[in-house]
Amino acid sequence: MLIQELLSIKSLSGEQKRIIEKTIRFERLTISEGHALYDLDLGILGVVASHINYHKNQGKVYFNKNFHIEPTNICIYNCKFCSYHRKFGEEGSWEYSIDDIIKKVEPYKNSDITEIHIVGGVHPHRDLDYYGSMIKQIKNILPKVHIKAFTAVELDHMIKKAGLNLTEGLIKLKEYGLGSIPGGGAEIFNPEVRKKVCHEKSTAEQWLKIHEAAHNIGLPSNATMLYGHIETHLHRIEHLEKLRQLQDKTNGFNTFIPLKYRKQNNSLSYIGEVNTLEDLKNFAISRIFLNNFNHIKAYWPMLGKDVSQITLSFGVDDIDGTIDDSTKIYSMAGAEDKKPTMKSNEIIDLIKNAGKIPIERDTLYNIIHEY
Ligand code: V47
Ligand code: SF4
Repeated sequence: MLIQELLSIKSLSGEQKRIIEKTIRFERLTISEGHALYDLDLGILGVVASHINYHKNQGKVYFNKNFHIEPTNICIYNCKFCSYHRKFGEEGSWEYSIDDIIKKVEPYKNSDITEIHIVGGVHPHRDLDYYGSMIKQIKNILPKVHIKAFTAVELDHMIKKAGLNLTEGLIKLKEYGLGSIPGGGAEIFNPEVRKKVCHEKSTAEQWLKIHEAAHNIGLPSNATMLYGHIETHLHRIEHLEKLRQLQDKTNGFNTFIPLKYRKQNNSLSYIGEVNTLEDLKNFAISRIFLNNFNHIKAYWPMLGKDVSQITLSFGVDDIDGTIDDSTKIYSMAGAEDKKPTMKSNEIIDLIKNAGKIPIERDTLYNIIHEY
């Protein structure tokens, strides 16, 4: 369907047509216009999000060659949606030493991996120098690899513990070899919802401050939103608005990643999960609303390969990386793929079969190879 033809759909109200016209002209939507997008038909949202995505990315879909390290799942917090955290000595807990981590990294010495993604629980006894030294020793083995590590919540804790201000702490980690910051810990910014699902961890303001401080010293980052639990559509749009405002200020975000709440083995299980239609709507609306973000990522280990492929027709231009069976956060929360790994060829086929152009990228979206 040509995007202009949308305006002749009879069931649309005048207000809905006006909002669609704004998106056709790539104009920024207000919070109430963004909220109104949730009342639109999924097919219409797909056409509008694809129009914007094509303008930004010309049919390219990005992936990278990466793996994760989750140094520990021992955590001082108890977020209600988290299936992953454990206390000391509890069954299912782990804490890898730096030597354990080096053993995990060494097999990648002659590989073409470009990124290691490191996140874990907020461990009570580990500190900034411990994690800095971990990064440094990984870089000794893989000097060219980009280290994207530590959610703002982990950073908040380790920087406070070191008695440094945010900028000092982040500079120190950058000197150890930190390349960028992943998007986790954002959850949902609304204070009432945050109080109900993760009252102990860093506030929304602190998450935003940490990302701003990182951008200001040349550390780019990603942004996320945990959706599909007790938040409303308006809470989601308000969350996106806060990200859009910070991006206006710093232009330091690489990509936005909506994270679907998965229900197994956590204290929110009783609310269930949203369906795929809601996932696709949410991806499309994120693409439409975040007009100053270049990239929207569908994280395939969380969504599954099939749904991730469909999101490519709903505004998504990135599906993360090869992973190599190195993350447990989502399999422990009920994601279907218990050993998430995709060979590059499988990712390339998945993208090509969706009618898009596969691009291997590095963490900062420099093109490594176009297929
Ligand atoms: O902050 C925890 C989420 C996040 C559940 O930057 C859950 O490239 C769904 O940050 N259901 C950590 N989500 C993961 C993360 C991430 C993932 C992929 C890519 C990037 C990136 C960052 O995982 C947490 C939380 O929002 N999470 N439990 C759950 N049950
Ligand atoms: Fe800890 Fe992160 Fe789980 Fe919250 S989401 S309990 S901070 S590991």
